[in-house]
Amino acid sequence: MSALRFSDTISAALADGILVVTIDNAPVNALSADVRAGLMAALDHAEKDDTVAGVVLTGAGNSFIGGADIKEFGKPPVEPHLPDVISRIEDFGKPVAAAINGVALGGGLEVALACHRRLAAPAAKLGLPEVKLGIVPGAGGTQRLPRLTGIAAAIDMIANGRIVSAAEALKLGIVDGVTKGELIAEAIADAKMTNAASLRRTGSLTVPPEATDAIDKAASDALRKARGQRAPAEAVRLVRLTETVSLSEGLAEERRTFIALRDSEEAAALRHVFFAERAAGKVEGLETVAPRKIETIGIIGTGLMGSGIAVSALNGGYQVIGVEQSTEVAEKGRERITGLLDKAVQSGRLDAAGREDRLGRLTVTADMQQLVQADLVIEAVFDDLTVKTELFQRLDTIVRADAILATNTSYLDPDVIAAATQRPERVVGLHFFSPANIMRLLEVVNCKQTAPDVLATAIALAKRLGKLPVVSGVTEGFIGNRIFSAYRREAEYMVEDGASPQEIDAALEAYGFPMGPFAVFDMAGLEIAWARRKRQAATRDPSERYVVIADRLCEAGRFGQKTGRGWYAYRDGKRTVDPEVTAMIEAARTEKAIVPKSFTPEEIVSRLLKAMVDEGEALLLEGVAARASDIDLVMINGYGFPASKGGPMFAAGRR
Ligand code: 3H9
Repeated sequence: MSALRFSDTISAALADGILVVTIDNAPVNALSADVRAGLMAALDHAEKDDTVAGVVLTGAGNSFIGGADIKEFGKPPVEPHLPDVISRIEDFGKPVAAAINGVALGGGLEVALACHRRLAAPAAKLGLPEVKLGIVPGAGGTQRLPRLTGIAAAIDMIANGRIVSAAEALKLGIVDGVTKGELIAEAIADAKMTNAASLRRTGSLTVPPEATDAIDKAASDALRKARGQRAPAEAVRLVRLTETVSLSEGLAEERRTFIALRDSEEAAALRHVFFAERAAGKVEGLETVAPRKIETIGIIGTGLMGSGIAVSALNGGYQVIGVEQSTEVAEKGRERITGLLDKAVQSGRLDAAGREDRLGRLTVTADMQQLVQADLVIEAVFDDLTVKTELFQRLDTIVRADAILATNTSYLDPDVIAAATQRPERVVGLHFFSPANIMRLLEVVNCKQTAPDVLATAIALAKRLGKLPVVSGVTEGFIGNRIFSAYRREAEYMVEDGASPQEIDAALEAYGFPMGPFAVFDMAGLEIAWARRKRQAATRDPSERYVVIADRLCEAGRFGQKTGRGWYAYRDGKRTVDPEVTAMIEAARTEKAIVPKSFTPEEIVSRLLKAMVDEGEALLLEGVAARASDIDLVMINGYGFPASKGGPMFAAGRR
């Protein structure tokens, strides 16, 4: 029988009495209005046609369904609504089987949950990640998933937005089978044997008393991680409703909650972040430039930063050659890298076989000549211009002519480092954040002479490392540290003007930062910024406002948490206000004859936000950042700006 077409994105063919309906809406088969309408039309056809005994739903390409179409959020809703399509599937008189060929996320999994059978390919991934967009599942996920998995597992998946493999989905009872064979043929066979009516679960759930602890624990874990965001808390509440209410009552409450959250500021901000992340890796002019092939990565320096980069590269599947100054230090480096892998095993992020595989791809040596095998070398040595330029000169004579050299400098000028080589077009900045094996952000620094294919290679590398690449031009501190410096400056001005460090920290923490600026300075240590200020002292504009308090703290040996004293005093890991610091602040105000003012939390947040945005605007004007949304991503992923506020540039635009 020839193919039937129900809309631009929905086609079907009859096979062995079963209508196999395929969703083809590239790139991820999102549930756009055309998909929803096409599915309804296909079901109409299947209902009326007596030769159709059942339906199989599947997706074209690598996805089953990537979820509701996020691009439609914020626009007037178009019928048929997804919950109606899903109810139609669940109540359908003939069996409907889902052949889950790839990702089934959000509304995509909700479609599958309403089917009467679910069969998955081994590579399929399933989840309800809506909380990451500031919403809860809105088409039955919070009600139908717990009816398959139990309440604790459903809370864990939905309130954390955790995505599971096909194998775990089978264990949890989300799918009926995982097939290594012919997915569609097996789903057809399944559909033929299924009695749709017998599979509906419409009543409330009976929870055995022994499950209560696990449910309470899943809920409290999720709420702790959510740090005040609304969607995870609502997800927990909705899943727990299944204990007391029927499916239809639960669905109605879920829908009300979904709509309220969808229209919230938090959801708008997180949608912005979603699209910002997809835009960040795209650079004008690189659309047709192919990245170069990288298989072996050299890393100079295996200290804190270098060992984290090495683990990240091993996780990305690369061969890694770590280089140190002596055999003893190389051995220490190897131990450090092994230690990080062991930690990953202990926390369950890595299994023993994965650890062995990574160690099998690792060499740590004192012999720099081994870098002749490297396609890319990343230096992670002490941030000093002479050290780095000399190293690059030497590397230039060792590595192959086509190899790329990358510097991990945070503050130095990579153009100067590149100029020390005969290959400035093959030099790029890769500014990792510490710990480099954990932090997602990677500032890719496009130097003056970096060739397009080298930039494209750095972006592709970042993605393979599982990182979020944001391209920055050359400027002191690149995007992140430039904005952070402005933030630091303004926070110190405010202290001089009358706010206390603890008031500022409390205001920023209430806004959603995990830590306020002064707590962060103390955690990072005050001495590096002090050394930089001393270096810059000779060239500083004397008319520019300068706050001496941080210098005085350092002069008194208060370098932050590691010395037990900084902006705060630390006792048993807890920060407390130190009268000595309060006295230093008051003295600094008196010297400048500043009459201290009081600040509300809102004023504190506004002033710091404005400082970040002004610096951000300057970066855009200078062409250092390509888009405002790139700045937002850097501040969210590198500096703790709350994602639920969308980043400083987005947040300022909503005020
Ligand atoms: C939901 O379902 C609500 C329901 O509960 C209730 C409704 C009533 N919509 O990430 P990639 C685009 S909420 C529109 O680079 P990958 C993306 O923008 C939704 N567009 O690919 C990009 O476009 P472009 C719950 C979408 O292979 C392109 O696809 N679902 C959507 O690395 C490729 O994306 C989610 O939260 C979408 N839903 O990863 C899943 N998804 O090329 C969100 C993607 O123009 N999506 N696009 O830049 C993902 O997690 C990943 O995209 C996915 C593919 C794993 C699917």
